[in-house]
Amino acid sequence: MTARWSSRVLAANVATRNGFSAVKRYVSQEAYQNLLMSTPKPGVALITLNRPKSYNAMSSAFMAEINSAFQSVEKDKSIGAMVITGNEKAFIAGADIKEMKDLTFSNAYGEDFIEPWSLQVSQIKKPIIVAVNGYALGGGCELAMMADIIYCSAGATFGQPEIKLGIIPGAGGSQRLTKVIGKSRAMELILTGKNFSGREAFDWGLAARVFETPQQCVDGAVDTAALIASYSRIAVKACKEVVNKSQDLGIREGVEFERRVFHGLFGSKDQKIGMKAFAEKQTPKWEHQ
Ligand code: CO8
Repeated sequence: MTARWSSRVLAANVATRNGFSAVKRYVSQEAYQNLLMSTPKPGVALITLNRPKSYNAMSSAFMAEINSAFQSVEKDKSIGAMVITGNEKAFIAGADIKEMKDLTFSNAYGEDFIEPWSLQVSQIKKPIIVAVNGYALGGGCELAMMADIIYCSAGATFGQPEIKLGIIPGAGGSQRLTKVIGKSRAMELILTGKNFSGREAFDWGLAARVFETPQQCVDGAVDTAALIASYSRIAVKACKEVVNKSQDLGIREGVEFERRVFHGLFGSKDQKIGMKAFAEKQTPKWEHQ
């Protein structure tokens, strides 16, 4: 497994391997064991989780690959936004239980199990859209909630079933889910381990959009990523930063932070390009500076 990848066209038929067919794929030059990398539209990286036999359960090697892929996309100047998806059966069915079952307290605590992984994901600065089809359970639901935008199909299955294994959510599930859907609903789901559907995820405000089919979900996520990638990367980065700050700050400090970043953007080339283009009825040609 290597971290580097490029958008060179190697094959366009990868799509059928993971159950999706309409999105044209341009796969990476250097392959991961359990990930398919492609650039279906300019500026968009599509990371397809591809460990189908275990429903994309997250083993430590798989998590290392996901981190590595995120880091390469983050560094790739040609990419403005990324989409993460799985297959029709599973986005991710959670941490790999078979690998985790013999973990001891001293190993988990002493070696900070999960911590570096979940911290690294939340430090990615490019927008991440997840296209959730099938199961998004435990760590899978948590990874989806670490992303910036959740799209799902109506039949997707979300859940935090850790209680059934004698543990609790370990990568932010109890915090992020509660913030979005409210204490009573989150408490019910986490205490019972019951799943909820993609339709419910949308109705409760967890998902931004819900689609009838998995294919529509992936296509919708790629289209949105392409739109985001068509804007100034400087402005996109700042948008993500200020929205994320709202999760940590009160409204007064948050608005002050937003204003500072807003002021700062008048020092960017893209602000001049964007406003000049508007005034002259032209399309802006962003320089991402
Ligand atoms: N770990 C390991 N293997 C898994 C997992 C998993 N989480 N989920 C499914 N598999 C494997 C099954 O063992 C099976 O393998 P095999 O064919 O070798 O027996 C294969 O995938 C297919 O699974 P099933 O036969 O069970 O398929 P079903 O369609 O009957 O059921 C389910 C699918 C409902 C997804 C079921 O497999 C299931 O309940 N899986 C476990 C879900 C779960 O409990 N997830 C939470 C795990 S704990 C967790 O995530 C803690 C989070 C800590 C933070 C992690 C951050 C990364």
